[in-house]
Amino acid sequence: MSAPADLAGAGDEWWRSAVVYQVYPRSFADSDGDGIGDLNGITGHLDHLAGLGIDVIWLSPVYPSPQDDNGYDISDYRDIEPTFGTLADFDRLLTGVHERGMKLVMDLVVNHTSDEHPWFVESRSSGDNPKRDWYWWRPPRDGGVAGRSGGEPTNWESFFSGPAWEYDDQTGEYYLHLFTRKQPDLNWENPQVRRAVYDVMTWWLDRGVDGFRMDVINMISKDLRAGALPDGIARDGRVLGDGAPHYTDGPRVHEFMAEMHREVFAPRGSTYLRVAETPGVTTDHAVLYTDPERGEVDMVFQFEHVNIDHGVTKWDVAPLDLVALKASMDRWQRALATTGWNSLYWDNHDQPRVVSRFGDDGRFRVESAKLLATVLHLHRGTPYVYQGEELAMANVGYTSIDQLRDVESLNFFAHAVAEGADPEQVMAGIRAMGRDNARTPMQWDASQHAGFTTGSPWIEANPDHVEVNAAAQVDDPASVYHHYRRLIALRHDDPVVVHGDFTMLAPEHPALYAFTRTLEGVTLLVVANFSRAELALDHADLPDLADAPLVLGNYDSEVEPGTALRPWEARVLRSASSGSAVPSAS
Ligand code: TEU
Repeated sequence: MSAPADLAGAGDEWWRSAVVYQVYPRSFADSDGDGIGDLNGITGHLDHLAGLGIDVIWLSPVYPSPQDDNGYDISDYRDIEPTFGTLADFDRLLTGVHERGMKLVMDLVVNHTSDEHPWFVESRSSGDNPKRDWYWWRPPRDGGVAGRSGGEPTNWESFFSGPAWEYDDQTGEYYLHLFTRKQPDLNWENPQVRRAVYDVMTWWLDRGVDGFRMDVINMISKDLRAGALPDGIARDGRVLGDGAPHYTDGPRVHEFMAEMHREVFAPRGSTYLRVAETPGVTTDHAVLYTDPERGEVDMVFQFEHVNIDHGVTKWDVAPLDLVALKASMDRWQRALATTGWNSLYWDNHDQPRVVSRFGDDGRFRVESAKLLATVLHLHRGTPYVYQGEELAMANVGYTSIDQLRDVESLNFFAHAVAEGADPEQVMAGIRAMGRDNARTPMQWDASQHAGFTTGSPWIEANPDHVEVNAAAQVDDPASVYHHYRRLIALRHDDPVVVHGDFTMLAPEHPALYAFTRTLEGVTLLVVANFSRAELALDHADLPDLADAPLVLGNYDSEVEPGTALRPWEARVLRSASSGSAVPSAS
């Protein structure tokens, strides 16, 4: 049990039965004591991942970068950031991954580059530079004052606060950056840009990588149908507006994705994992992206369920509305039930820790972490485990701006306070939703800095690492780590988990999350109690449980079938028409 599945036999769509583990290199393991994680650190911990049974490692960016957005600002696509190591270190890591039967996908960040990338350095050098049109340059708005608020070509707001346009007095024009000003957007309308990106992708595939996670790839087509880029809607008297409708799933995005497939993947025969990060994507576009007939990508990261507790902005947090969460999850399961495929995730390097967010990181941390994993992994789609999620790592409880490192939170704090917001109030939003919650050092053991580094870490480890760490869990069969091993084994061993039809039950129930997966007469029933109170299993939607054996539970002690669910209890029961074998998840 719990070795990576032999995906070779799984054919072209091997990724349907795979489980992906995301590594955030800066925070995973530091092998040279400089306080920053690196490739050799990851290579040194591959057995932790192989032991978990995962099939694919997704590596967040490791390319040379000024690290303005922790590597999502790339200055050279064909090398390794020296802080993380060398190409030789990378090849050694890749060999180690493949030797253990796993695969490795790279993070492809090509909606934008770093402003220190030679392409942009050339582009900004003069108005008639051959690479000028590789980026989005525009003159100041008519009637606007260059470099002053209101002078921007459109009123679009950046994801990281402030205008999405930066004035460059060297050539008297603005350039577009949807993220930080050090992340100028590439102009995908320019075929030379697309060619250059495809060559980079081919270069890494030739080096042996197994696919790509594509960063904000649904933003590469900006809407030029009106000729000029249109303004966005500015709400309640604000100067800046929401440009998203003008660059999300834009008019040429599917043309570009089809071209990418033709130019990069189709000529190679073997199959890769291609997952597109698509903030704001609709189910209709998701079907277009993931329909195998169209060949664009294999799955998308949609954001609806991780925006479910957002108020007007992500920073004014609303308590979890389980009915709303179930409605969203059900909608995506139905929308991609026959065509396309979902990726399943709670956590990543942009989201706060789910056990603190949707679970209970106090008295029921272990039970709720196991429950959240059970519910997620048994939906139809490819599950993603973010580093530390398998240990139930939690939010830190930030109290001061000095503890933070993430440009998104730091920019938000500066802008909000400058606009008169109460700093305590702003910190409360960042404490709950800040990305640094996901970026603290991986908790390997109870030693100083959680065994992450012998130096001083770039960001402090969560003090709870003295209890919550890998060393304490890998030898404890009742640990969250082992629950993930069982879940991953179940997906590898039981086809109903991979291919079964999904049916949501009791959608209106405020605390019960229940659904079935059915395949050729086999039914898996999942029931989960999202509360600290006992929960009777008397809902009319629930099938008769009497003789359904328990396949997996998150409490050590078993109870009679049909007994009320204990606080944060999850049970997986399997009823099969006679003759179909019952794989055990022990
Ligand atoms: O994230 C895109 C994205 O949607 C996030 O910026 C999201 O809006 C925000 O983090 C949630 O508050 C991708 C990468 O995952 C992220 O780390 C990068 O910062 C961003 O793109 C730019 O490359």
